[in-house]
Amino acid sequence: MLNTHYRDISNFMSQVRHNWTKEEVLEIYNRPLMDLLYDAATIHRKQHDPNVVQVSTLLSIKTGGCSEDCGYCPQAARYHTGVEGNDLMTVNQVKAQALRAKESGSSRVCMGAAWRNVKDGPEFDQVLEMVRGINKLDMEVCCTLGMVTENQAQRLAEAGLYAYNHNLDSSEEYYKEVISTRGYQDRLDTIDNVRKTNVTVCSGGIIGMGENVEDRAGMLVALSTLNPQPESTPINALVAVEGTPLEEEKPVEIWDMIRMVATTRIVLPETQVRLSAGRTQMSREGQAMCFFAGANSIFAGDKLLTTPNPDVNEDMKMFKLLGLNPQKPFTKKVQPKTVEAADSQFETLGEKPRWTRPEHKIERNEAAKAKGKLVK
Ligand code: SAM
Ligand code: DTB
Ligand code: SF4
Repeated sequence: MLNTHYRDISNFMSQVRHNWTKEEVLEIYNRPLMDLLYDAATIHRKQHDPNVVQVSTLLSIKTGGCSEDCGYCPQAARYHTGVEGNDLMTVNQVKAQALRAKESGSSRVCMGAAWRNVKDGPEFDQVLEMVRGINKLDMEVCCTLGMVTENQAQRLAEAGLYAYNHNLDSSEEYYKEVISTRGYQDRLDTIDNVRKTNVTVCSGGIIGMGENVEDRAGMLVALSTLNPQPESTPINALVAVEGTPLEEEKPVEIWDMIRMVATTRIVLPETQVRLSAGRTQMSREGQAMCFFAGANSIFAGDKLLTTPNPDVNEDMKMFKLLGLNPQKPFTKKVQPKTVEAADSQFETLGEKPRWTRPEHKIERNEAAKAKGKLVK
């Protein structure tokens, strides 16, 4: 008997929709794998060059000592993870590392800071100088600095920022099981603030935190309702770091990663789907299936922010083997112009933003507290 699902889906399924229901997304996620792959790859080919993958290098410009309680994160000061807190890097250090990344084939540098939110002042001014410096190297610049106000996002845009990464991380329901020091709405508000500028939005999440498939679908529904949808969506497999409340979570099965990437591709057809944390656990064959399913960007370099990532030479060998080419910078959007600090149209407002601190209880944190496992 012919499979009734086998049909030409390319015309009606590659339109951008903002009204996906959780049931529809679950139905996609749970399709027989061959049907799911076929559908995702068909949409992928319609919207993107399937042999081009965008390559970003992560740079942790301010590591560790973070005040938040994100249960997955080795940089939260309250967990014993052995990550040392460092001061903000200098502009020259960052430019030197960006140049190295460019020489190794990256078109984008993504600077991460272990901050709850951006605060106006000399450190933010230093980050703006880093953005200017990297944009002048003709590389795409991305930042992930925690929550930002509209004024701060405008100042980043003016400096020449290409993208801002701020993840939803999970469904709204499961988010509360993992983070208590900020709310889902704060995340949405930050994304909204970035959207008011000409900076592109990078937002995705993590699988393997103990969530169920409904939560994965819920996260994709939340991302799909953003209008416009994010230009880039990282799908991270949890890197379970010793000392965090999620240290005992089992590694994500490659089949879950492939299904999640494929479903993301169908729900967010125009988005660059980023195969993010967790690649050290994936075989080349597994990653190849993710690329076939619609992943079209990666983080390269032997370190993510604090945890290992495949060696860049190994990645380039994999690209060669698969016939993949790294994307050139500014193929999706023209290079932003950099305005020098002296010519800025935006004042430092010295804002005291009203980001929330929900402080609900997280079972895993309570258990760790009882065992004396949290830093006092
Ligand atoms: N402090 C900023 C913030 O929280 O927005 C920026 C840096 S934060 C490390 C960026 C993202 O990295 C998080 O939102 C999360 O999705 C991802 N991430 C952090 N730790 C991870 C881990 N152990 N495994 C997978 N992804 C992780
Ligand atoms: C994202 O979604 N993944 C990257 C990037 N955005 C900043 C970070 C992954 C961090 C993994 C844990 C670590 O290395 O500290
Ligand atoms: Fe801090 Fe960001 Fe880590 Fe949360 S994810 S603890 S905000 S560095």
